[in-house]
Amino acid sequence: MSFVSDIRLRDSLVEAARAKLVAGDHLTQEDGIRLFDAPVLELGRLADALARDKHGDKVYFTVNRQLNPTNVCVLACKFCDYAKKPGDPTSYTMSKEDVLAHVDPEITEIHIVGGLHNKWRFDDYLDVIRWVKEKKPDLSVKAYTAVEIDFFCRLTKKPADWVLTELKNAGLDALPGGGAEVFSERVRRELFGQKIGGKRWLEIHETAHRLGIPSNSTLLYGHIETRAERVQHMIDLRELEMRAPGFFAFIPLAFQPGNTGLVRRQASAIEDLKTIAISRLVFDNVPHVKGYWVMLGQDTAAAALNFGASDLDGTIGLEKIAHAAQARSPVGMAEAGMVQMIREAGKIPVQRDALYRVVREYSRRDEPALAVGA
Ligand code: V47
Ligand code: SF4
Repeated sequence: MSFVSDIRLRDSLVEAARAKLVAGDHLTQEDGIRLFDAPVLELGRLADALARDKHGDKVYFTVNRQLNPTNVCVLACKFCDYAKKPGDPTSYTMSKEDVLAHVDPEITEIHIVGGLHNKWRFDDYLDVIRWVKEKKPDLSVKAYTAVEIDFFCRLTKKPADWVLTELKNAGLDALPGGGAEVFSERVRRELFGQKIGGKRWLEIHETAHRLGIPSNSTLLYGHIETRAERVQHMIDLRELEMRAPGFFAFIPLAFQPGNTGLVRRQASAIEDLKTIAISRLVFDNVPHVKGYWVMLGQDTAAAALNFGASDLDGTIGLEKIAHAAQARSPVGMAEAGMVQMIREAGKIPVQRDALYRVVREYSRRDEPALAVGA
């Protein structure tokens, strides 16, 4: 018995997807593309049923900070408003004191990601991890995308397994999912021709998983990619998870147009919710789909919790990447706000660290304080 096997659906497309999942089959690229034309609420009901089969009513979040040690980057991806060229007056590189100022006492996860600095050596990137671990040894460190790992391989002329082992020895716990963009070679050539493509991104995450380093995965959508390319990206990730399990979450990142000139406006909330729900159904072996409130906006992220998302990321502190591209969400969110958002969706808030170890499970609603002596 499961929510997916019990749910009654009216739409034939969504029902066909349900029947496949109940039979233990995966959805194909064709199935995924077709689901974009299905009624969005039916799609949401099925994705929510699958999320409930995996996690009950629990929705995970973390009390974290994002640390972007430098915005200096030798690359120039067309969709990125964050990176600056060396010498640009708005570029910055943090000192040890700046880095340590991000390690607030209450956080349980730090997410470190930044540019490919023209002057930094691999040791400088290792130092950032060592400094934060020295200050707070119990902090879980999610750091450096596959793009940065590939850059470290080129700096040190060493293979990815050596680079990842050094990072792990310095205190790395997990890899974030950034830098995946869209695995399509067509999109890569148009938007980020100098950066690693899907094959290398998948290879680095496979190496990490085989070394016991878990990771996340992302998809940057809502620019020039097609729905077929979006769905194929989910399938490539699903196949990696079958070969070398280790993903915690899949995070569809809603493209923020900012000053990039690529598209006029962000994808609609309906397109966001369809993408979240289809991710849940197609990438069916990933534990969590994240509703990343920074890029979705808080209202759509709240709705995503009933469309298959079972994680909200974290409180973040001071987000820089999406806000460089003029994201309208707040730059950080209080823990109480996260708990309220999850409760309003009818779910149970669970605070976790970067390794999904439970820090605190909340009640479904605010509970009255127990009277002393009761
Ligand atoms: O790789 C850059 C994307 C990513 C824009 O692993 C943009 O838990 C939207 O990966 N609009 C970095 N996106 C962020 C990221 C992430 C975020 C939260 C949690 C996790 C995790 C990972 O941001 C980049 C790129 O794909 N990005 N510019 C933009 N204008
Ligand atoms: Fe550099 Fe990453 Fe921005 Fe590309 S997306 S320009 S690699 S910081």
